[in-house]
Amino acid sequence: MKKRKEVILAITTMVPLIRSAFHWPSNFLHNFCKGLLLMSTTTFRRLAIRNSTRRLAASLAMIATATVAFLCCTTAVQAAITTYSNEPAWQSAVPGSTLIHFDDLAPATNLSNQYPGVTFSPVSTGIPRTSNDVSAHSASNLVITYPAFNGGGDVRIAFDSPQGGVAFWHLDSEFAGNKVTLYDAVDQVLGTFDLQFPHPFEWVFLGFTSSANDISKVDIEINPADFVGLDDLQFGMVPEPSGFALAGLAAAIGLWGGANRILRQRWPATG
Ligand SMILES: [Ca+2]
Ligand SMILES: [Ca+2]
Repeated sequence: MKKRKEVILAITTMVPLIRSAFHWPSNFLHNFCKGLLLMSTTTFRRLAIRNSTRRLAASLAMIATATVAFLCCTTAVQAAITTYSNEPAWQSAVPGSTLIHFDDLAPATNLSNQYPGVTFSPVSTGIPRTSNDVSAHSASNLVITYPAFNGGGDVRIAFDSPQGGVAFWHLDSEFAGNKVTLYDAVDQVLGTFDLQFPHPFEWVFLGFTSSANDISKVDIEINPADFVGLDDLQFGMVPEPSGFALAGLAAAIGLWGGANRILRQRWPATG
């Protein structure tokens, strides 16, 4: 009976751990510490049956250790969206990013899947297309939502695989209501942001990073009263795991392992 319980415990701990390894590091570290907590709680229940105050105290200390490690790791790797208004700062956070400048396509090309790894589409209105009708940020082409210059429209940028960072330049954001929404792979909103305004006729940089490398889709919706152009889309992965997350994981393993060893040496399981 005891062995069967241990097998069930091992499976319930390992399954989410293996599944979450595909979404390293946030879910993995989160579930790893959850596993420690689960095992500590099971030890506590086992010892509680034996009604030993000292054992219970030691086991409670172990649960507290695992809880602290869990909270530390969760905090360390929790998905956090950071915004950037400075291109070099964003690029240093997302080294080796991909740049799409749109200048290799003919003007007035409707955008869809011309570039590897990314698909462009409307969110609900307008058609994202290249244009050389106004000054681009790089070379001759920028992206507009067609029909141009009437204001409004929107652009959806969907990535084949989740990204850690995405950035672009935007032109002529004059009014409130130009909104960017970031989504993860299951369409959960990671954050919403307004384009800076008023910047008539100006190109402005806007970048985002997600510490969990989970940006799968970006919707850019334009105020119907405003024309906004886009150029120089950039995206890539944020290096991970961070030193803080790794330190948190090492501390979690060390603290929990130490507490567990002391507990087993002093009060070995007998049945
Ligand atoms: Ca360009
Ligand atoms: Ca405008």
